[in-house]
Amino acid sequence: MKTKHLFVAAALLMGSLFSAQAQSKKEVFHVAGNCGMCKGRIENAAKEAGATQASWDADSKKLTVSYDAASTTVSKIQEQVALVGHDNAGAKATDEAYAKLHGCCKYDRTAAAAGSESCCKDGKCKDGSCKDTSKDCCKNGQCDKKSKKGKSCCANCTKS
Ligand SMILES: [Cu+2]
Repeated sequence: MKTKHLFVAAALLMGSLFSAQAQSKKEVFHVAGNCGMCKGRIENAAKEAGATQASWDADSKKLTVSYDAASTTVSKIQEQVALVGHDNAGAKATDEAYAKLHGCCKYDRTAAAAGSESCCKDGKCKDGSCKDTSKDCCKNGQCDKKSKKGKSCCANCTKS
């Protein structure tokens, strides 16, 4: 009798785990920002892009998002966060969007760049920033043409 109850409980638990894992994804990535205003703006942008949950930490500059993989992607969320002015691991804000930020929200863009390594400058790889040119956008010292302008196309590029 006890065994049967355990079996039923285990089956129910597994069932709920599977349905939760089926679509829901969680991701953590770097988003530049300063204050509580930034937090609200970043989290709202993420939710606008389809995130079911979004939480940005001002100290670590990390945004944790949960989303339904059937309705949005991390890239979409990152593009939306950049659209409201915040550079992040997957997308860079335009100068116009950055300029619109409140004075206290104007984060240091050079420090932000350290969080999301960008080895591309004006369509060319910055000297010494890309050692492994085989698995990123940098081909022969030039950025892949498919890479969006202003976006860090060398997201997976690591200094070695
Ligand atoms: Cu702010």
